[in-house]
Amino acid sequence: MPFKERHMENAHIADLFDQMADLLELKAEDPFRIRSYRNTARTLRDLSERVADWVEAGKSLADLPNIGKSSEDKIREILKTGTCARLEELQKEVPPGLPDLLKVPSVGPRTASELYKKLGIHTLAALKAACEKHELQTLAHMGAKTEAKILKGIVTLESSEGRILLKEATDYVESIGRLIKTIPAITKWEAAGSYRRGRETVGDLDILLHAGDRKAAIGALQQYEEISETISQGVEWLNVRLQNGLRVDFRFFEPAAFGAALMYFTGSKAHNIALRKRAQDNGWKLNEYGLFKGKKRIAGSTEADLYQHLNLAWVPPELREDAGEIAAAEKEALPQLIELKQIKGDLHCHTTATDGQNTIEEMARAALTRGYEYLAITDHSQSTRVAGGLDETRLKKHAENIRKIGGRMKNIELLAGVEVDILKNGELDLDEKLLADLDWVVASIHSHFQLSREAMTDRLVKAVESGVIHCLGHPTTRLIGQRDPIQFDFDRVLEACRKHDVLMEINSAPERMDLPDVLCKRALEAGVQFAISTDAHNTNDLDFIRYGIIVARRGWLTKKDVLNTLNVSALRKRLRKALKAQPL
Ligand code: DGT
Ligand code: CA
Ligand code: CA
Ligand code: ZN
Repeated sequence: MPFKERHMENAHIADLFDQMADLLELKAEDPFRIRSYRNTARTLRDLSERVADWVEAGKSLADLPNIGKSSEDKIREILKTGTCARLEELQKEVPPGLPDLLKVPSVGPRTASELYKKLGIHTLAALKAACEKHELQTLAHMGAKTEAKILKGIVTLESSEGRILLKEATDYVESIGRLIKTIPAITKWEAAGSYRRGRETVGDLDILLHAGDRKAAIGALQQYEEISETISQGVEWLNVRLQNGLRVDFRFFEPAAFGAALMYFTGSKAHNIALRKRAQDNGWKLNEYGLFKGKKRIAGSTEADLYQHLNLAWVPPELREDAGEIAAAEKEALPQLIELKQIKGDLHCHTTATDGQNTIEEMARAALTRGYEYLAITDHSQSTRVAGGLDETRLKKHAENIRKIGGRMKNIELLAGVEVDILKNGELDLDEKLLADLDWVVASIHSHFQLSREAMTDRLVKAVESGVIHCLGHPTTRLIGQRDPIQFDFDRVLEACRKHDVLMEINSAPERMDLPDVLCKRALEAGVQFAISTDAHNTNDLDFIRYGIIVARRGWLTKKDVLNTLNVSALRKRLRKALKAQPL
């Protein structure tokens, strides 16, 4: 495949930097260099614009956080050649497969090197087999417990293997969309499947197209630079694999069937089966080409038409999981799902005071350009040391600063807040009087993820009962594909939240999406309210809000369920009330 720099995706470049960092780690090289590659990878992944476009436009990369001269040179090299000399060099110095071991949560570079040197293990399959045969225990510092943990890590990894985060899938759909725009033969297209339903991870992309000249369209699609191989190709389809392993299935349909194809390939499978049964109950047949009465197609060109013929309201894709949406569509009782444009401000972000990359003022200006009326600045508290968390003296000063800058700025209000750690015993990491003086307090767990279910529940309930917090931050603490959620009695925590008027956060960071959608729905049914926040660590991250909105929609939330749809004066009023809320 000829290589064209223009079309290379940020995620792809980021993967190469992560690979270099992994290889350096395995060779136990300079930690500073390793961190710099990791930061570059993260910055690239978080960007909402393509760095390839920047370079093409002749823009400098110096304004990007965390990207130094040497990384910039490598990015340019990668964009020009598709790879970089340093990476190829490193790959020759480390056994193939060994970097894969680092994907297992509890295996670090030192363990991986030891596994290779002492047991000759350099693939995941070999590591799994060795765990099952209890061979790891023969190593000096390795006990049965560690071995079991590694095995569990491999199993978690296998279950997420091959799926990518929604954010990454979105970047690829958008880049395919840009390509399609340049192909005159294609007159209509949609991305269906789990991507359209907004699932937090995506297994493969299902792209539907209409083209006058299919052959020309397929030929042009094959020029997509991210393709690594063509899996199969026919008159009506093209299946390919991308460089990052993602499979993309392109399928062609006529306009008369396009709505039926969109409905079928959007799924979910369970939703489809329920619809098909409904059609059958009427003596009709429903498939990806239309709704048929005998041989006659009675609907098929649009989804709206199909749902109408089935006597249902049109169901938003995020709800198509056969979780009650069909009954609701029958009764015209579907929720009016929340939309991005209803969000009036962001309630969780970090600044240079702790581990953020931009100042208070820069974050505030970025919020303003997104049309927000307010922004809560919520830096870390003291026990999150790696992030340079704030002690009481520093937080007081920081809050004054936030208020001063907020007072100076027009058209945006800043809320002086904090993301306070919930300590192991459920106490908060800062003095409660100080917390009560702040405008907005998010409380989160950042340590001791392994407590018993009972102790974890008590810990969360105690924080909620403190009376000084507004919101539980990233409530399950999971990192998709990397860290399992903490275990606790969700209903008990919901009950406490409802009683003390504490909100659940929907953290929009792509690797968190926490609360997860299914739990959102449960929290909603328990009468708890939500804040949709980004947890931004730089100005670009504020764009993650779109992923939080998708989670909320999958959780059946409407405008009134989400605090930060309020305008600034209503929010102020609501917060004063919340702080006064007393235990019943
Ligand atoms: P993924 O790719 O694993 O993230 O999830 P989906 O939902 O995109 O699943 P995929 O790509 O296997 O198939 C796309 C859609 O096609 C799926 O959501 C529903 C429809 N579909 C696939 N297989 C079947 C089937 O056996 N029966 C029915 N009724 N629909 C199917
Ligand atoms: Ca799919
Ligand atoms: Ca598929
Ligand atoms: Zn946090």
